[in-house]
Amino acid sequence: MDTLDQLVSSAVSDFAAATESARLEDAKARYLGKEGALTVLLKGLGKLPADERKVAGAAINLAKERIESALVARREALKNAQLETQLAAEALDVTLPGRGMPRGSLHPVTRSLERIEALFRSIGFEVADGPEIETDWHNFTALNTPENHPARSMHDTFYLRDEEGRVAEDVLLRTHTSPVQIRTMLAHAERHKHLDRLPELRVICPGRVYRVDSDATHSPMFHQVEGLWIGEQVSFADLKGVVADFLRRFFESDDLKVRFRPSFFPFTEPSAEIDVAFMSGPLEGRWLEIAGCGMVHPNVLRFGGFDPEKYTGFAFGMGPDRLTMLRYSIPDLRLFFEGDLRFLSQFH
Ligand code: 2U9
Repeated sequence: MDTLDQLVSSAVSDFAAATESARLEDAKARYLGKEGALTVLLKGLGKLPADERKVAGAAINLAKERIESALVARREALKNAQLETQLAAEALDVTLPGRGMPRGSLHPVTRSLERIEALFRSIGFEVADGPEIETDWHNFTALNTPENHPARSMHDTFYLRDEEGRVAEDVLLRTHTSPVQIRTMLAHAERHKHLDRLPELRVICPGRVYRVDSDATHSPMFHQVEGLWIGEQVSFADLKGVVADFLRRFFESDDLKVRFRPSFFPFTEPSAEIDVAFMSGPLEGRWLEIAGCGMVHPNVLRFGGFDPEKYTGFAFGMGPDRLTMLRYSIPDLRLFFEGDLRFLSQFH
C-alpha cells in the first residue's frame, strides 16, 4: 500500500476513534490543517520535477477528498449519536395518565354560613350584605349607641385615616353587621313608602366584622350573622320560636336545650343572651352562651325608617366562628385564620 493509502486509512481510523466532536476536529487538523500531513504533501509538490507534479498532485488531491468525505461522514454520525442520547434522556411517555387537579374544600366557617343562610331562607328570610367600611352613623348612632359608649373608642374600634394620616372620626371598620340591617330597613321603607303599611321585613346579614381584640378566643376580624324580623305583630314569642328552631336544626339536635337570660344591648329592649345545652357529646349538660337578641329599640326602628308606634321587631346576633367551633369541636379560634392546610383539608 502506498503512503497516501496509509495516510487515508490512518485518518479514517483516527476519525472513527474520536467519540466527541472536539476530538474529531483535533484529528482533522492533523491531516487537513495548516501543518497537516496532506497540506505538507501539497506544499512539497513545487519541489517535484514538472512531469511528476501532475500525477502526484492528482493522487494527493484524491487522498484529500477521501479524508474530507470520511470527516463529513463522521461528523454526521457523531451529531446523530448525540441527538439519540438527548432524545433518550428527554424521553416522554405521552400515554401516562395526568396528575389530576387536587380538589379544594370550603372553609369550615363558610360551610356554617351556607348552612345558616339555607336554614333562614327556608323560613322566608332574605340574605343581605353591605360595606365593611362604615360611617359612624350607620354603625353606632342608628343603633342607639350613646356618644360616650366604650365601643366607640379607638381602644375597641378600628378607625380609618384620611390622606393626611389623621384619624377620620366618621369612618371605621364595622364592629357588627347591624349597619347592614339599618341600610336594609331604610331601603325597605323607601321602596314601599307609597303604601300605608310597610310589608314585613325578614332578613339576615352575614359577614366579616372588626374589633380591636386578639387572643385564643378573640380575633380582630371575625364573623357575625344578625337577623331581623319587623312587622305589625312581631313579638318576643316569635323571637324565641325562630331562634330555638334554628339552633336545633343547625346543631341537628332535637333535644337541644335553649334558654333566654335577661341582658342589655343599646339597640334592643328588652334584651337577652341565648344559651344552649347539648344533651349528649363532650359538652353534655353545660350551658353555653351562643347569641344575643331582643326586641328592636324604638329609636332604632325610627332611625331605620319604621314608625315604632306601628311596627315591632326582633333582632338577634350570633358568631358563626363560635358556632363552627362547637359543631366540629375546634379548640382554638385562630385555627380558622392561619390558613394551615392540615387543618382546612379536614372539612371536605
Ligand atoms: C338592628 C337592630 C338590632 C342585633 C343583636 C346581639 C343582640 C348580640 C352578639 C352575639 C355574638 C355579637 O357575634 S357576637 O359577638 N350579638 O348579642 N345582636 S341583638 O341587634 C340588632 C341589629 C340590627 C337594626
